[in-house]
Amino acid sequence: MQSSENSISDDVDLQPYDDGADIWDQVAFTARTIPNGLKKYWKQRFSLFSKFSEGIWMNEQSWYSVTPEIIAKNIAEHIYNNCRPSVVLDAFCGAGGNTIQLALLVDRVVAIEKDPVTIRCAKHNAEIYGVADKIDFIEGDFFEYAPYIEADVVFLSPPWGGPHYLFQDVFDLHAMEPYDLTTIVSASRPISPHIAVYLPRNSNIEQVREPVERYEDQDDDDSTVLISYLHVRGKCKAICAYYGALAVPSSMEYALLPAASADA
Ligand code: MGP
Repeated sequence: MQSSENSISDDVDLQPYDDGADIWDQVAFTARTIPNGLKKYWKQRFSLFSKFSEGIWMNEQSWYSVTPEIIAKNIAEHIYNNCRPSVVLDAFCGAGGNTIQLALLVDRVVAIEKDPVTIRCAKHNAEIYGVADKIDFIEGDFFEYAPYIEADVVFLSPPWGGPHYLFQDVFDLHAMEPYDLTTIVSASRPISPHIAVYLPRNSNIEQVREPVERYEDQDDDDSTVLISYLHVRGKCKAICAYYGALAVPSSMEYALLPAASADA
């Protein structure tokens, strides 16, 4: 685990400059090199990262799973406005879309990602947004590190089992691969009851409350869940389930891009 900035001598270079030369072909696509299956995401590149043209890195998996920036900003604001956290854990940080927006608002973000190429993308992208020094990046498995992490809020954007999630009319959260909703929320609760989970827009809403219904010792208020439908240009892209003190409706339920977007 990387230590926070004050606990290690300035002489130790924890994050040497990474020019990514060995992974450029995996993370630095152009209109010509983007694989056919990712072309629809290429058109959305400035929705994913407004600073895309400054050299954002995304590997193939990140292209289809990163949170569009306007949505990541909306979620970060919801978390900040309701909990005023100092430290947020982003348990599956991917290429850094949510981590960056959280780091723009809170003191510290702990960002975990087990894929070595993906976490290099996240670190690089955080540099572009000027927030890398507010983030502790951990390359590893959330479930392994969870017992060692303290945070005020946990944000989870888990794998949904790939882009095929839309093949189901109603997405079964029990069958989410490789981790079902209850498993990830249960692993997060010892860290904080204030949890946000980014989920498919066709999720089975009945199942979203199940992870907190399991705790019989809690007040009724603790089992409240807020579902936020997240839109880009009028189209629902995903939902966010908020638990604990995050389950408070705000006036920012909907994220809308301005009509004149830079996407091409
Ligand atoms: P999408 O599948 O590209 O839907 O994902 P879209 O763009 O509405 O497709 P269309 O064919 O209906 O036009 C929408 C958003 O879901 C993406 O931008 C990601 O933020 C998120 N997303 C998609 N997947 C497959 C994942 C995933 O596996 N994990 C997470 N956390 N987010 C995902």
